[in-house]
Amino acid sequence: MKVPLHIAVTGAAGQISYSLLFRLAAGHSFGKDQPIVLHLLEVPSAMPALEGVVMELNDCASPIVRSIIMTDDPFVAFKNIDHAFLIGARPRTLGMARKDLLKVNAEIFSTQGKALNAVANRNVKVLVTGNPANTNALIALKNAPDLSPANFSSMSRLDHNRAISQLAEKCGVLTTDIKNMTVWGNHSGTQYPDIHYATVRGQDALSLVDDNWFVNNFIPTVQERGEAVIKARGQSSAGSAANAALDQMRAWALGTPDNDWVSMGVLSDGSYDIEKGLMYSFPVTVEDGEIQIVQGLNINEFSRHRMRVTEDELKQERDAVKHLF
Ligand code: NAX
Repeated sequence: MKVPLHIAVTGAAGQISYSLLFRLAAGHSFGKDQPIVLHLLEVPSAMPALEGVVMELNDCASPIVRSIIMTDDPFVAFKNIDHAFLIGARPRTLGMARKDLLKVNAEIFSTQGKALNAVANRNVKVLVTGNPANTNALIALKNAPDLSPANFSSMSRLDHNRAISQLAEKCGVLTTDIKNMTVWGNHSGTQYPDIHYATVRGQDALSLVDDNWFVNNFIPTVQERGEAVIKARGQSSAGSAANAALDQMRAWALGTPDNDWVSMGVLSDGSYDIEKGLMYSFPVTVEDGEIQIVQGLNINEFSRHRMRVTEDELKQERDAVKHLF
């Protein structure tokens, strides 16, 4: 019998969590035979809604959910946890400047970083989805000095999956025919989805599509996909975001396949000349829970410029919240 894993989910009554929790309870990220204990965190005003979500989770009679803890206190939510999905954040409201959004969320993630530092399992894997995800992850990490920076990652998987889907559609192949997709940088409009190393059924992607499609169609479509979903649905991506969070945590927990990599936001170690200490999306592989940045890729002038633009944005975000480190 496997020992239960303790999994925290913040923003547990929100729309992404509503898509995520039921699949977690069905074993998506850790396996169908891996028991789990759910630690659900919300703000006090959302506790009644969370009670409803928990009723529904109980009504699934999941064979793997051993118990569910509900709380509005991060020090309770993060006690002895093995994995954390940090999803809860304040959304941007009409007229709110990006710097104000950064400020309110920065405070949430500095408190949560301190709580993780104090009470989480020392091997905890913390995946930050709440926006601005990269910088929120950096704030949490900086407020958890007793944990390794390798315990923190920000979500790039939605962008990565969007990029795979666009390329598969263009080439008329299955998504599983695409390997080595890469998303560099920030989870924002400056991100750089890059197909220079991608293959389609073993062939170089760039030999199958023209440069004009890559530059003027593929890149902006992936960068602006979140906006396009909001326009169509009237709400931001939730099902695909939950799916991406589950995929990213699964890759982190169970590893990446031998012939492929994924994109994750991790603390830059200076690879590819990206400033050390930024939470930047890189192509990575995972083995035994350890994330390694893929090394040795050739970066041409075009890519270098795109990688710098998104790096510069991350520097600005970091500088705006530095006082919280
Ligand atoms: P919702 O507004 O539906 O849910 C957020 C939930 O978080 C709410 O229930 C709220 O009460 C809770 N919350 C707020 N502050 C909290 C705190 N301090 N502790 C615990 N819970 C707290 O938003 P949803 O659509 O679920 O999106 C959540 C976050 O994901 C947003 O920041 C959103 O921008 C971000 N996204 C990130 C994506 C990514 O790829 N990284 C893509 C999708 C999404 O836009």
